[in-house]
Amino acid sequence: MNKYIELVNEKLNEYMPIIYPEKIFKSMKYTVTLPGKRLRPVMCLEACKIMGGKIEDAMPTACAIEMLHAQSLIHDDLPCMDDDSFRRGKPSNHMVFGEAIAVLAGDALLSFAPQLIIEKSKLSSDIILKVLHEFVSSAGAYQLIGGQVVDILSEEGRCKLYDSDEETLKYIHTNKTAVLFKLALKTGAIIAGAGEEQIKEMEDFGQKFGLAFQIYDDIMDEISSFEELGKTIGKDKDAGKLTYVTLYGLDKAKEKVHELISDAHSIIDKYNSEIFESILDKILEKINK
Ligand code: GRG
Repeated sequence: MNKYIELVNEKLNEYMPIIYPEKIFKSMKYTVTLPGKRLRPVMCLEACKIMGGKIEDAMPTACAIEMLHAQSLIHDDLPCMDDDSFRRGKPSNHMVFGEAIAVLAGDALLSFAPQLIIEKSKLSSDIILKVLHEFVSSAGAYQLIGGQVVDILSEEGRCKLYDSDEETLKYIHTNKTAVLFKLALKTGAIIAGAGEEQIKEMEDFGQKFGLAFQIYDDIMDEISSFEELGKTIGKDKDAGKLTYVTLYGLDKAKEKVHELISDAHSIIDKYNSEIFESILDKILEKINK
């Protein structure tokens, strides 16, 4: 796992030279290269490997997905959204570069990432097209943006999209969080040349893991510290945000994570991936501390 993280960090650095106009490239690179967990790129590389592919073939896509993730973090932290001054243990992008540049850095990452996939991937045009299709459909209003919109509207019960809070919550978690894990896992499999059934398996794994991960993230917001998470904690409750924890309480939320992680295990265990197993174990370890 650490080897993959090192490789991803090296490549992110290499793929993002600082050129004129330096301010925007520095702002883009700032959040991308802050020390995140790199879960999405690692999962993309591992999906490619367990499906019989070479990890270097998946590297541009893995890094592009980390850039899309960083883009969503930059925009999520803006005063008009979650209004968070810290991210990954450091001042958020807009605190360093100002709001206008932070908005533009997010926008620029959104087009830089697919450009990277096209320019750096040594894959057939057919595979590149499939990967790009997954990428752009995940990033747009059908998924990532849609999830964020319902998340915002859910504050103080302003969302009337679904009858029950539970359904609304599942929509939010599926679209704002599980989406990037599914994207990473599916594209890793596509790059390895996996068949439809295996690609679907990766999607199902990403869905279970992504739902578990968002509830884990909400639990950590309640039980962890700024030092551990590198961002402001305890904001969900204050904002009246709809989360599994605010809806059902901590114990029920932990139970749900256990259930989803067990489902994820049952999909992935046959591949004997130490990396996937250690990611799943880590989530349980953190919430049980
Ligand atoms: C314009 C395409 C576009 C999207 C913007 C702002 C937004 C829409 C979406 C926000 C999505 C969001 C912030 C979801 C939260 C997901 C989550 C739990 C993030 C934390 O992930 P970690 O813990 O972070 O993996 P690190 O820093 O470790 O990478």
